[in-house]
Amino acid sequence: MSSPSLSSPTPDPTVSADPAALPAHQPGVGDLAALAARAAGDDLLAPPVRLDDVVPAPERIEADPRVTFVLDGDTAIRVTAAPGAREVADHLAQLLRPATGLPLPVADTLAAEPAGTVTLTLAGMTPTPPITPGESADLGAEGYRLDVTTTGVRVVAETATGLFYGVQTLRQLLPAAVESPIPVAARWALPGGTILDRPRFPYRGAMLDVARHFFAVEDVLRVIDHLARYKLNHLHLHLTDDQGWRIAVDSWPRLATVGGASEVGGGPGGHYTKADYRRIVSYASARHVTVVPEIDLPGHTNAALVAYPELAPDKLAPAPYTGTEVGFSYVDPADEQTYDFIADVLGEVAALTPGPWLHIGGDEAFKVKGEVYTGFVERAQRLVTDTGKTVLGWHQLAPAAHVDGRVLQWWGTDTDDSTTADAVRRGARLIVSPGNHAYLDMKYAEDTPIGHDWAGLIDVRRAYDWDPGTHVDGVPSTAVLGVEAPLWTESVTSLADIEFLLLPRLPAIAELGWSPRATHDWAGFRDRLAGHGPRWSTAGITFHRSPEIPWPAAPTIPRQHRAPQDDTTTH
Ligand code: TNX
Repeated sequence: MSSPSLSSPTPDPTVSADPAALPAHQPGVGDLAALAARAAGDDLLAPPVRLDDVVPAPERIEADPRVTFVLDGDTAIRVTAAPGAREVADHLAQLLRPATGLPLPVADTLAAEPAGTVTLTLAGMTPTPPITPGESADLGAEGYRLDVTTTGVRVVAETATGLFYGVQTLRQLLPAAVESPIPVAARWALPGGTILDRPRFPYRGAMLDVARHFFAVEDVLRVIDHLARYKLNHLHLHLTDDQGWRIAVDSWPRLATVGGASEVGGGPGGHYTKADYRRIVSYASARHVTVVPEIDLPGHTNAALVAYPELAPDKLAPAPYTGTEVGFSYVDPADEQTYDFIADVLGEVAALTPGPWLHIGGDEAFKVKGEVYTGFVERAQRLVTDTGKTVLGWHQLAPAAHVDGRVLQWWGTDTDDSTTADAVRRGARLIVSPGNHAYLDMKYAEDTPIGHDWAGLIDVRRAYDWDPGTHVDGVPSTAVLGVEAPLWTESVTSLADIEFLLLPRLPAIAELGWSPRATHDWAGFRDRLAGHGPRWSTAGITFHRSPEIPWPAAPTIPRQHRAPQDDTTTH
């Protein structure tokens, strides 16, 4: 791979007076009040959100245009008293209170629901009526049903995860002003009708490379928020690479303290303490996101060799690496110490990680070839299963023997790889992350100020217009566990850069992972996505103002409005 430009600046929102001309939209903190007021002013005039506007597209929608339900000072949130459900109700209240300024008290109760209530109900405790007579109401592990009637909003699911996704939909049904961090005057109306929704694939994820550049815990938490908003349920953290080792390991402490003290471009790097990592995991888990840690082996290990030269084939410490080439480093596959190191590292990372996966990389180990490579991978895979976790790795692992549950992550730019198809025949499942569709580090267009282009340019349509279920030849959709969008960070140095590359492509990948294929439609997606620009602006989130998307025009004259006091329902 050739080195990307490292000097690309973050797009500067102050250079033009015309927001539509900017490549990215980056409101500063000081702009938020004005933005929120403006968004609220718009919302009072704009047509209400429609049930069909939700991203990712739900499985079934039955709109009832005669009905609107409006949140007001009397609205309460009622939730089934069951583990996990109360947390979802509190999460909903925390999402809605800042902008609405409404008290939205949360009550654990199965008592009769008063009018004007948002209820979150775990099915099994109450019968779930089918959306149309005769239709199965099996919501599964992540599905939900949402009803907006004249008397309230009701979300029903079989699990707290399903309730959480119902809440994410509910949030999108409110006007964009709901994203304001400060109270704004708006009519908090939801469109009437029913949504019945379930995901197409169980694994829907994004990857953040915290090794090429290190990112603070707060930045990672904010990425988790973006995942949750679009019903993505896995965050893959690429924790180790040539340029830095980012996770504390007690049995090999220099990995983090020495191996972590570098990054691309020569910055100070950094690492997560175990407490930092636990904080990320618990924040993710509260948002129904599973963290997938990656320890990349046997290549991409220069930082480990800087810390522990005895792992290097020549037993000499290399210099810290701050460039962007790949494929030159590797841990010594012929030395037993290497496997002690791997067992120790995987053991500690597994102990910190509640999710089922350990990702062991395996990509671009150009200097470990043939049987030496497969022999190494087979030992590393066994060390993963010894921890009780399931093996995940890039599709280069394919030639190694199958171990129970093994999952390969496809990052090719073509669709034809007989070795991967063969591994699938031997039992592997696939997560698809095609470099030329799902890589969030690829530029949108020639003039995108950051990112790569080795897998081509990826505009929003290219991110959206492919099918994870049929993408890789010889791999049936039943073997596809899901889809993931990786963000490599050689050219990415700030949260604003991350958001600029994530949005608006992450929702495209999220829709591929969640929505039934029958809903796939670029023109419809483009229109639905457009409504999210004002949401991101109001929330102070940076995004790429892609010319492919018909973003609503920014209002020119800020308006002041008051919320109507007497307006609760309309028919
Ligand atoms: C290839 S994709 C890599 C990474 C780079 C990325 C840049 C893969 C498994 N390996 O090491 O960061 O390209 O786009």
